[in-house]
Amino acid sequence: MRTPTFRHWRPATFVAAALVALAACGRPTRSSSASDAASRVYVAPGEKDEFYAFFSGGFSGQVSVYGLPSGRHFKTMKVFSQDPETGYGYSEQTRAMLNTSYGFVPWDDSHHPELSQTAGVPDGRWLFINGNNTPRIARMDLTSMETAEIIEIPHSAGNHASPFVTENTEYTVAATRFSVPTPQRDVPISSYRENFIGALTFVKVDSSSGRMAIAFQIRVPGYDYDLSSAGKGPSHGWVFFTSYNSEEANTLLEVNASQHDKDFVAAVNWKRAEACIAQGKGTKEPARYAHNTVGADHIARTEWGTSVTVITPATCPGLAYFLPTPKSPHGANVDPTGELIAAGGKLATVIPVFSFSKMLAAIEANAVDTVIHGIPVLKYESVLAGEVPEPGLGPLHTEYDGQGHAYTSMFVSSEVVKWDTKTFQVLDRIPAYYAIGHLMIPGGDSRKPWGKYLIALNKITKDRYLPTGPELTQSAQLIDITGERMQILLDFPTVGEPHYAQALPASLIQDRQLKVYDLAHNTDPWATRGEGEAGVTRRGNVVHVKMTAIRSHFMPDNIEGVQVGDSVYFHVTNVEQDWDVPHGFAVTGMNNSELLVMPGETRSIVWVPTKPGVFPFYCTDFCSALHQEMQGYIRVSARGSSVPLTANTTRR
Ligand code: RUQ
Ligand code: CUA
Repeated sequence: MRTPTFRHWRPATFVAAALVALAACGRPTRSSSASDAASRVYVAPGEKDEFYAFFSGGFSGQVSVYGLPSGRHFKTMKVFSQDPETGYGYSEQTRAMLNTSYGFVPWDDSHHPELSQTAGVPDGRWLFINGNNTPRIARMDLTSMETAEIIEIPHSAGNHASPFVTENTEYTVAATRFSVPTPQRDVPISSYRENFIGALTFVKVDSSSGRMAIAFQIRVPGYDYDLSSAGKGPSHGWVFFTSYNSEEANTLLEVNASQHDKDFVAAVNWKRAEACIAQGKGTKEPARYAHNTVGADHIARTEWGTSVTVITPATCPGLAYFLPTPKSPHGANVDPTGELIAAGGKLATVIPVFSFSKMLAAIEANAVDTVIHGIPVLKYESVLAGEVPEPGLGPLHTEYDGQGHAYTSMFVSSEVVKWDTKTFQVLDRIPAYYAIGHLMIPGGDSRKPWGKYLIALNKITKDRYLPTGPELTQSAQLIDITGERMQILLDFPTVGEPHYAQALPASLIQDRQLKVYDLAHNTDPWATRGEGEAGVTRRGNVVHVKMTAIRSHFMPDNIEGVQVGDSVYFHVTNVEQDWDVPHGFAVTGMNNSELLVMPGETRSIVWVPTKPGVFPFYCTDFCSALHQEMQGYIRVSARGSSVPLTANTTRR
């Protein structure tokens, strides 16, 4: 870069510069040099990023892993969607992950990644994400970056306010976005008010294994429950859920659910729920839901839940309170101190900020307007810490930097607004391109934000990138929040619509990454631990091929005696024990997916040949200099043929 020297300065430039300096007087300036921004996101070749960031894949159903500040995409974690690139959701070992009470559901709409926390701080153990369409919560293991478990949430529809965790990951929560007849049954939609019910679900997380179990559901009025945030510190033991449609409309919600001046934030005391259940106030109700877990053998299996414990606010006083909240609230976000709860009313003109201590005092003083289905509605003024005046239009979500600042996304005016958590005054605002939804600061929803960067997760990109036909990329923006004024550093595309994201310092998990699966501990019943175990067997129309993969051959590599219409199971074990040496496997005409097999792992896939011939199979991952030689043939004969079943397992 050329530095301007003094002789380039003309009087006019000088005056202009002076004016800029004057205008900026008393107001911190935003540095705007592109090269300055570039140098702050530049991670030199071979260098590593400072943060891992986990972005929801939205309607892709997956989670993407990025590095910050570079915005480089490292991996897509397979969660709710079948992935033919790896065989996730196709292979025999992974198919069960996508079982639900609706059958096999190979897709979802994932919105909110949430890191597990210990003492209110992300601990790098697990990542949770919600399935919004078919209500589910998934748990990913952050040492393998693979999905370890998916639990279905019964009595729910649209699990949006999820899977936010309590301070020590005691619970991950779920809630019904669309109230539905509970239990599900055939009723007129016009009977909404009588038959449609909401459910807030608390899913217990085992502190050592991470295993989830539905602990209880709270039956609530038939509103739409939207987002949630757990208390911390003084407010530990509480979870705050936003709701809209307190009108209980069931048609044209954009008008009919915007009638009331205020909807509610539901403050739920889960310790109280535990106490009431311990006193026998819960009822067991039938419910069928899938619970899919990956076992120690690295195989997913489904267990079926048969009932849930249900509790109602009317039978458990002190369980839930409603905080009136202006105009169709969306996010409700507890600050790092645990005292403030900022709510975003999509149509509101202020950001209402509730005070937890005032809420307790209001409960104590019985400052109640009315009671709805056993839930006292506290007086708005009695629970209010303050209102952020004139923040912009369409406040949605708030994150915190841990230094007394809050940052709220403004959807309609498309900007991030920074405000002071003591004075509630707006300190700065910066445009987001365009229509920002969530925003995220690493640890920004925890007790210990790493308040260096903020990510704007935008709904629309319009003219920001090279156009790609009618479907444009989704996008995030990296904003530096270390100065008094925010500064945009980088735009980067994301996979699917990025709703929310989470991030933590790379140092928390980078050294704990699994490199290979231990072959000696591979207990898959179809594992082939050495080439001597490779071979083929037939049981009726089913052929099992036990196969090894190693640089640079399959064992066996020639198979004969398969017949049209057989179900041929290829059980491929990658017997490598070196990091970064997966092998792929695919047969000509494979009509489900390939397999991508990690070192030490066994994956199985079924292939049903439809015509006679000799068909090649090969390794799809360029694994060595002789990768192109990593191939074999399978001979398919007509049904009833007398060609004997054989496999070439010789080494020369
Ligand atoms: S949403 S843009 Cu979390 Cu699904 Cu707010
Ligand atoms: Cu194995 Cu290419």
